[in-house]
Amino acid sequence: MDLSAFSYQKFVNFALQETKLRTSLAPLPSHEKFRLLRSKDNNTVLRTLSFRAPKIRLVRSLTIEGNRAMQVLDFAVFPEPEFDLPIFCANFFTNASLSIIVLDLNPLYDVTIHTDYKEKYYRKLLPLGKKYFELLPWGGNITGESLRFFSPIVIWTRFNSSQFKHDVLYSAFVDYFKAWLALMDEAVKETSACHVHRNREAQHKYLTWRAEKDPGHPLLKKLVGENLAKELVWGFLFDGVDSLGAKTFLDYFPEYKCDSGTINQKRSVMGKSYEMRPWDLNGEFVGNHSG
Ligand code: BLA
Repeated sequence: MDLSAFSYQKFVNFALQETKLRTSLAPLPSHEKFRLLRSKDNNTVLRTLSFRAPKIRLVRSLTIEGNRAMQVLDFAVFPEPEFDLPIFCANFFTNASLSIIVLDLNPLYDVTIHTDYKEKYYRKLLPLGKKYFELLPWGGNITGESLRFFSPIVIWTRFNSSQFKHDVLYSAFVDYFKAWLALMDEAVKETSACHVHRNREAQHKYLTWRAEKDPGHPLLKKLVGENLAKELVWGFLFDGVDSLGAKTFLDYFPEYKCDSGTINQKRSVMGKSYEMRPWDLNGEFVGNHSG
C-alpha cells in the first residue's frame, strides 16, 4: 500500500472535534516541548497533542509519519481518578505491508477477576465489538501480560495494509470513541475517598506497565534516541506515572524481579499465548495460558 496519501491525523482530528462538542479542552503547556519532533535521520516526523477537560485527566495523541514507509498512532484518554471509566486506547502501527492494531476501552480493573466491572461497562458494548470481530479478526498469539489490560471488546488485529482495511479501522475507531464519550457523559463522580484511591492506583498500575513494557518503545528509541524516547514515554505518553502513585514497577509486577533485584528486561515473562480470541460473544473469558 502506498502510504503517502494515508495519515492517522484524520483519526485524531475526529476524536478531538467530537470531544469538543461535549466538553471544553484545555491545552497542557508542560507538553509543549513534545509538539513537533524529528527523527535523528530526519526522515520521520513525530507530532503530539494533549489536553485535559472535566472528567478527563489527560487526552493525548502521538502520530509518527515516516516518508511513505510508516504511519503510527498512539491515542489515549485517561479519566480523572474520581471516575472508574475505562482508558480509551488506540495503538496503530502501519508500514507499507503490515498493520499492527490495538483498539480498546481498556478496563481499569482486570475483567477476568472483576466481573462487576465487566458487567458495568462491557455488557452493553458487546454488540459493538461483535460488529468488527469478523472484518478485524483476532491478531493471534499475544504476550500473556497484555491480556489483563484488555476488555472483551478489544480489537487486536494484524493485517496487510490496504485502503479497505483502514476504512474499516476508521469506522471502528469512530464507533469505539463515541462509545467512550457516551460512558463519560453518564459517569458520576465517585465521592468515597477509598474508591477514588483505588481508581488512582489502578490507573497508576496501568501507566507503570505501559511506561516500562509497551511494545512501541524500541522503535521510539531507534527514532529519537534513548533519552528523548524516555522523556516522551514518562513525561508525555504515560504522564502521571511519576505523580499518581508511589509504587514501583516491581511492586505491581514482582514476577519481573531478577535475582539482582533489577527489572527483567524481557517484555514478557509469561510468553505469548491466546492464539484465538479468548472471549466468547457473551463476553465470557474462555482462554487459558496455553490457549
Ligand atoms: C506490537 N503492540 C504490539 C503488540 C501489541 C501491541 C499487543 C503485539 C506484540 C505483543 O504480543 O505484545 C500493543 N500491547 C499493546 C497495547 C497494550 C499492550 C496498546 O499491552 C496496552 C495495554 N506500537 C505503538 C507505537 C509503536 C508501535 C506507538 O503503539 C511505535 C512507536 C510499534 N507495536 C509496534 C511494533 C510492534 C508492536 C513495531 C511489533 C514488534 C513486537 O511485537 O515487539
